[in-house]
Amino acid sequence: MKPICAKLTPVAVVIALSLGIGGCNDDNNANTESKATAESKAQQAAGQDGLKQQTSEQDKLAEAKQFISNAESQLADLSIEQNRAEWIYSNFITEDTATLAASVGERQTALSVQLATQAANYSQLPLDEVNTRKLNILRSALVLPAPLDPKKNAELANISAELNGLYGKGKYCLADGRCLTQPELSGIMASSRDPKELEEIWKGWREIAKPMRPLFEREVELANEGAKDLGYANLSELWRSQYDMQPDAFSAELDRLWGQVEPLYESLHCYVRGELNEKYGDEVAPNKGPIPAHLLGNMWAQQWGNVYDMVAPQDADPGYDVTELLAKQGYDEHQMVKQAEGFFTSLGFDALPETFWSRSLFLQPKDRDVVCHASAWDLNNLDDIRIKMCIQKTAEDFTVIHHELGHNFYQRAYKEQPFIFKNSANDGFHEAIGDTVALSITPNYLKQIGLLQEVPDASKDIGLLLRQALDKVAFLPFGLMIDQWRWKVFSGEITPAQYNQAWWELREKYQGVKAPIARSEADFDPGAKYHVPGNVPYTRYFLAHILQFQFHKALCDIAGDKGPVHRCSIYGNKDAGAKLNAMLEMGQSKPWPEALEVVTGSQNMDASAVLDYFAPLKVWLDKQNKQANRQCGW
Ligand code: X8Z
Ligand code: ZN
Repeated sequence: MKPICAKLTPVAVVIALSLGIGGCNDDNNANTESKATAESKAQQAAGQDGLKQQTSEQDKLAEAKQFISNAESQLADLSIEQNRAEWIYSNFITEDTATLAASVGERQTALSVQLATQAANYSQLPLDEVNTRKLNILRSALVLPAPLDPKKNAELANISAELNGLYGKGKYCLADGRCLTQPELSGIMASSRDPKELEEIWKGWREIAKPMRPLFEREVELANEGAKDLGYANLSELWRSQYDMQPDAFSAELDRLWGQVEPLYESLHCYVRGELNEKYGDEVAPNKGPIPAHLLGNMWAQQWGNVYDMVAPQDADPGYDVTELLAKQGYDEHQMVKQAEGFFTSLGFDALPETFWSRSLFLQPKDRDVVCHASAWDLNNLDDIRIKMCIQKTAEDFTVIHHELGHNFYQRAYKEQPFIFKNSANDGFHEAIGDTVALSITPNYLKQIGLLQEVPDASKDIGLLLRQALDKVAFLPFGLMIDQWRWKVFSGEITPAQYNQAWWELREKYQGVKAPIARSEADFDPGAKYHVPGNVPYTRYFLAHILQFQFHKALCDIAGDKGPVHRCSIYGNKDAGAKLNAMLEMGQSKPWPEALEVVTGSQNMDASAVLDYFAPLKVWLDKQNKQANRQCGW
């Protein structure tokens, strides 16, 4: 790579000439100089100083632009190599692939840190809007910054790969000798109603996280040092600096959004706790205090849709279950993905490329370790898009497939943007697109695609809404608490000696759930959640769970749907699709409020759309809780 200044010189010269700098001011008659001439000379000299200053500013501006352009092409080139190394590693976890992935990761981090450091030198310049934005992104878009010391960078890259590997390879072996992977264990958490079995699986999976603790502690130490090198107080401040606003203002924004939905969550929590108490009894599921986390149908108690059958309203059940419908029609994993693609093409998006089908991973391989946690990839920053997922033939995974394809269609929509803008408006947007589409998987839609025979009438809406709330509303405090914990860990407010205890304090505070068995600092329960060893920021999912309701409502309006928003499906509506595409195409080129405005007409994130969607359910829940004389809260 040529040094930046070598390319800069000609540009600086051109600017200087166009400003008339460098001409001679030859005055031979110095003795006859009048006062006026002297003054004018003085002015000229001052003017020249000004011009010199201008010149150096112009030089600086040109240098900055050249720097940004070089940075962009270096990052783009390396990203392709890194994507390939990571893809191979997560599809084939071995010592060798871990080493290769760590080695590219190390180079990528070194480059990003170097560029972020240099970018700071240009931050005061009056650059144009596009370059100012690119520069800001270059400075703040790191999630795992390494210290400048190459040894520490290498150490961090190895830790990061090792943590990922520990999660990906994680298994729990049952008494009968069968060793199960995370999706297999999650299957039991979803379907078993035996508290002892649930407790065993819950506890067993968390064993995989114990060895992560020292690695995670060191990872935090190193990345904090990296964040400080870049001028941030700690990694928390860096993570919170990626939202086109001050980090503390962003935290306040989250509190505001959570405040909007908290009463709805409390009503749901109260109802579910009461129903579980009736099914399991006081011993297993007390009707006061936090809910034991193993009873909610999910390994992390983050989405509760799998216990819908335990809490379904007696006379308002829609009477169908998508898992069963898929089985009845004999859907396999490939057909599930095809069907999800069909939704996007119905909106006017182009079909997925042939390479998507030949290169994606849909099935858990029997003969090797892979990272099963679902993900979407764009290998060449253009059209080599893929998903990687160990699909289970369930309603839950049918939704996750839509989620993943949302990433892929977003990636393809912004492919014409310059590399630095090839991203979503903020990370919550990326997580919200597929979910927005999945909100349109209504009974009507299921009938249209031949999965459902008869659409339940409006008297069954409470059942539909409850099923949706168990996933979407129950998720909100979980989506928030993970990074509340991590940000405190990064800032030092939570010390390593308090990792697990603080985790459960926050789980209780936000979610009102508790561990089913005693936990101690010998455990590292945060590590049993993919995004902690994977170092993936989590607030994005909280934002997505607000944004998707805003998008859904706005797109239903565009589609001219006049019915209740929970029955609206934008399937087949090209106007809604075009509007969505207009936002996706922008990538990260504008501050997120401007992207939000394209679809919703508003620049603000607002949970009113969530409250409106669930308004009939809230009334119903409160009535049920009152009738059963339940004491809500924990
Ligand atoms: O991690 C994911 C996606 C991949 S970005 C499958 N999600 C979060 C999770 O599983 O914890 C989607 C919802 C929340
Ligand atoms: Zn996602």
